[in-house]
Amino acid sequence: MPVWFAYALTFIALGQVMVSFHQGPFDHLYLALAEYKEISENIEENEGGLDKFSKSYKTFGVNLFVDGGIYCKEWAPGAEAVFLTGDFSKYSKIASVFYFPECILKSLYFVLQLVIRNRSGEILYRISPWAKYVIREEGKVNYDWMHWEPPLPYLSRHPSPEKPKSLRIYESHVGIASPEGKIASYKNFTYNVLPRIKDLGYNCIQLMAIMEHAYYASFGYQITSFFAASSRYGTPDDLKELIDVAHSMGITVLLDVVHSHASKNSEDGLNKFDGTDSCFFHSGPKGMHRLWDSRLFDYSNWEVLRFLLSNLRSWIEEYSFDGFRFDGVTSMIYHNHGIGESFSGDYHEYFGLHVDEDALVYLMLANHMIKFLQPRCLTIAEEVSGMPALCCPVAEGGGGFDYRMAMAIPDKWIQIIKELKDEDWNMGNIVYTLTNRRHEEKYIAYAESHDQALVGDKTLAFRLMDAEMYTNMSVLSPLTPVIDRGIQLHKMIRLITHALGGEGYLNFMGNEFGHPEWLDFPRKGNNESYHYARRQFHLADEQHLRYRFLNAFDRDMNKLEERFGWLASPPGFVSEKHESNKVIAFERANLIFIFNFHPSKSYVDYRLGVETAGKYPFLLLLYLSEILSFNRLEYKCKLKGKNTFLFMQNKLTFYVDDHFKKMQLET
Ligand SMILES: *[C@@H]1O[C@H](CO)[C@@H](O)[C@H](O)[C@H]1NC(C)=O
Ligand SMILES: *[C@@H]1O[C@H](CO)[C@@H](O)[C@H](O)[C@H]1NC(C)=O
Ligand SMILES: *[C@@H]1O[C@H](CO)[C@@H](O)[C@H](O)[C@H]1NC(C)=O
Ligand SMILES: CC(=O)N[C@H]1CO[C@H](CO)[C@@H](O)[C@@H]1O
Repeated sequence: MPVWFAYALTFIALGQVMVSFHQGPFDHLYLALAEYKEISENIEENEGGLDKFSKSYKTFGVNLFVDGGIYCKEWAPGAEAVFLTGDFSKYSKIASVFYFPECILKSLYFVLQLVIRNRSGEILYRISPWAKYVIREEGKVNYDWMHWEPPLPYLSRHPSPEKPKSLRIYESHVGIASPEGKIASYKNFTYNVLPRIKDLGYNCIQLMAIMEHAYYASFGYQITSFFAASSRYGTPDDLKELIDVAHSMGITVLLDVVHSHASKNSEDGLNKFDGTDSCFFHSGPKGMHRLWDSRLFDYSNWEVLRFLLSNLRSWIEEYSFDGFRFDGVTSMIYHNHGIGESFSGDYHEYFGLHVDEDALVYLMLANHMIKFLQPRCLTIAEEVSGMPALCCPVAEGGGGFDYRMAMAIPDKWIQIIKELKDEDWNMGNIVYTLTNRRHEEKYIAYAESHDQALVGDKTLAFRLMDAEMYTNMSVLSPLTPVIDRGIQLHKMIRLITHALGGEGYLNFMGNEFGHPEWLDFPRKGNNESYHYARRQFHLADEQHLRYRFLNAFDRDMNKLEERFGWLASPPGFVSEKHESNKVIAFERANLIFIFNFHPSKSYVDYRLGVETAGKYPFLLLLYLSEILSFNRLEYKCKLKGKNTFLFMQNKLTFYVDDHFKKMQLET
């Protein structure tokens, strides 16, 4: 049967919804909530509700309908005329656009292009903002928009896992996820990397650089096609398979979503889509991020809301993502994008006219919609200022996120390692950084993320061990003081961050085994080299290299958490932060953690107070010794009712004295 073809091009120029309030510094939450309610009501009235509104990805752009017709719909308020062209019209310009040879339509794979005539009569070629698949042919500069409709699309077989109580996130980038100096594929990730992640005890992956970005070296943060899964790693079906296989392993999959800004490309990006400099963005300087050199969305615009909300929904419904890590939330919610700001915690810094209410309301709508659609979904805010209530429910005027990134922690570790001698580490300051969080809001703790791995910065392992990583990591050569200290501190920093720093934990791929060197994507400045755009997983598998100890530690740490669930427990109770002894001790989830950060001192009969009074006879912590591979862990003791978890640079021994309700440390 011939494919019946319908051609419908709709221009939408709905009135922009503008709500503005005069506000005092502390009315902010109330006003954001009022604006949120007003916009929700408007959506209800004009669009038949958020559910229908956010389904627009099924009608905008080019879509195949059940009647076999292909429909096209775009919002281009600044255009004088919009046309569709492509393979089927042999790219003859505007006049023949309406001629569609049947043979091409039947193929289900064809190249499309929008032709926009702007008000000065200029003819511009564009990719639909709603394009679901874009590819770049070898040697070409720009992407092409492909209609991709496989006859037998991938069907997911595994249900999504339950929302995890303890979130242990493996931050991943598909393209670099192999030791080869080239772009790895979705399939490589599915079959080579997912099993590693599962084995390491992570229950969540956060996928970076999925939304299509023409510039690979942007690390996925300069998005050109918001609805398209990057084709440089494979087809949309390959990504669906990746997620399905992750689900089969009980792994939750989050998308690192970039709604804070957009690439300034216009031929294959969103910029100047309708020929004007506004459309999806603010016009003029307000629409440019001066550090990122990219475009900024106008969150007060009705069609921008439709676009972004539908975008989130399409990732959930088309690909089965289980939630999002929202990138650049600080940049979204402040008019100055947080550039050059430091936040001390004074409430005036968070509320007032410098806050972008429109962006806050967008985030509230997004979080409400995501959880309404899929209660299993979770969201994380990358937010550095500490905006209060961002992780409180929308109904209470909060931002509606589940978690925020504890961004002060990695900065603190870097500062300590860079600036302080071991004798000068401040225990009180470490504890403060790891425990300073907003009551009732959940944090993802991390010692380092992709940020520290990028060229120009340094990972913890590289800061600690540097050049010796090239020469002294073999077990066949003697353990040098630098490697010894580096390995111990790398483990201790990870564990104390994991156990005390938050309600979730995150690691960037490769850092579980102290990946050496840095990440650098091919770009002009490095002769387009892929040499540093890879992860050398084989280092962790080599029996003769000490990376495997770091790797095994990561697995044990996660498995231990899985067993005792400290991330899902109330924050730790710190019983000791001793400056001259350099000892930190705390209790969480019925475990006692004891860290000795002293570079040279060991302790015998160390006394510690414990939170709960009672008898604490010795018991052997044998099972810990079985599952833990710390080389300096004293795992010989167990306190009744408490599993004691000791970790140290140097030896620390303890025993319990029940008269004083104190615990002492013994070999
Ligand atoms: C039409 O597009 C051209 C090329 O981008 C631009 O120089 C011109 O200002 C646009 N005209 C209007 C009215 O936006
Ligand atoms: C990805 O997998 C393919 C086929 O399994 C293999 O040929 C290729 O070398 C792998 N590439 C990387 C970068 O691992
Ligand atoms: C890039 O290649 C050129 C010519 O081969 C060489 O002179 C230059 O040093 C290289 N730059 C880098 C960063 O490797
Ligand atoms: C024991 C050992 O192999 N030590 C080596 C560590 O690395 C330095 C160079 O960085 C060598 O000089 C040492 O011989």
